[in-house]
Amino acid sequence: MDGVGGLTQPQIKPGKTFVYEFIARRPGTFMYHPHADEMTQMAMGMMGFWVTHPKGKHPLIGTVDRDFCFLLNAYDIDPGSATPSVNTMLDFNLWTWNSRAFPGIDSLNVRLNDKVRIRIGNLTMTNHPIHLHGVEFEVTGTDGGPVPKAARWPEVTTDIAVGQMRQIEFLADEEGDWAFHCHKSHHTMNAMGHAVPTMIGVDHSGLARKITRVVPDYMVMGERGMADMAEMEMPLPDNTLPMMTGQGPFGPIEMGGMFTTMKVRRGQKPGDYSDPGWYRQPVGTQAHEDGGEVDEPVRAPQAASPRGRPGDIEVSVRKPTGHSGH
Ligand SMILES: [Cu+2]
Repeated sequence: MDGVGGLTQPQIKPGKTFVYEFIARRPGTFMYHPHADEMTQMAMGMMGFWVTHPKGKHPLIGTVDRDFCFLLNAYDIDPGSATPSVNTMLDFNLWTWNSRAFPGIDSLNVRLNDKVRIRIGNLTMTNHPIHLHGVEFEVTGTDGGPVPKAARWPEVTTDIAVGQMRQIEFLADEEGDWAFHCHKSHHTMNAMGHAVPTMIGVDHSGLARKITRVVPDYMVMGERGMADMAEMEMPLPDNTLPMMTGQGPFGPIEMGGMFTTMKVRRGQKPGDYSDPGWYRQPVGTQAHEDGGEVDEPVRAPQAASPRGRPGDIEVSVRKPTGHSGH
């Protein structure tokens, strides 16, 4: 009962129901999706997660205080439209966890010194290096089952290839609001076009003046990077998301897509998954603006060169010797 249309069973026609019966033999974390017109059905979000828990004590599956599940999926939905483009192969514009994009993804709320497990499955069309701030974790399980204890090593980022699941575990022994996200910077953004020129440092004020004579609403974008996009309240078509959004205690978080936070709190009650609010950093534990003069950086001493002053870098260019393949 493997579900591959044409191979192990006939295709399931629209309106029909098929029955699958099997014994959940192995404890672990699994994913399921159609094996019929996959490209279309998966682009539309047809997929799910499956967890089989061990019946009793298992030598490689420890008990944890918190257990979180994320299924990574991605969509290509043009702003203002409602149907995902099913022909997109790689250039998706909405990167989601459980079909939700930040700030629509809940924070992971845990108690200080909780043992935490997070299961992350990837059914998108690219890999996702998933990164957690504040703690070090171990990969304790894959799609193939629990990892033997001697084969686990410390990580802060684990790459999850297409079709893979990684189960990570750690002790939440540092209080705070810790970022948890995909490390591909375009995956922590919502809908945007990528085929645009870089405008950083370009002074186009003269050009903008000319354009606004024809297009009064014309807006200069990207002169100083994309962070302005997080602060700007721009009218958007229905059924889309701003590129980066979400407010933190100190201003816009400038994130979207595959991003959320883990909130570790001393006072969080066992079993309580509710949001404790923003962390209040104790005095002396927060980065702050330096009010004074910035010291000159210390530089390595350099020998004086005959043609330059001390500190100049000398570059020597060697003539090609006639050999190829350096
Ligand atoms: Cu990613």
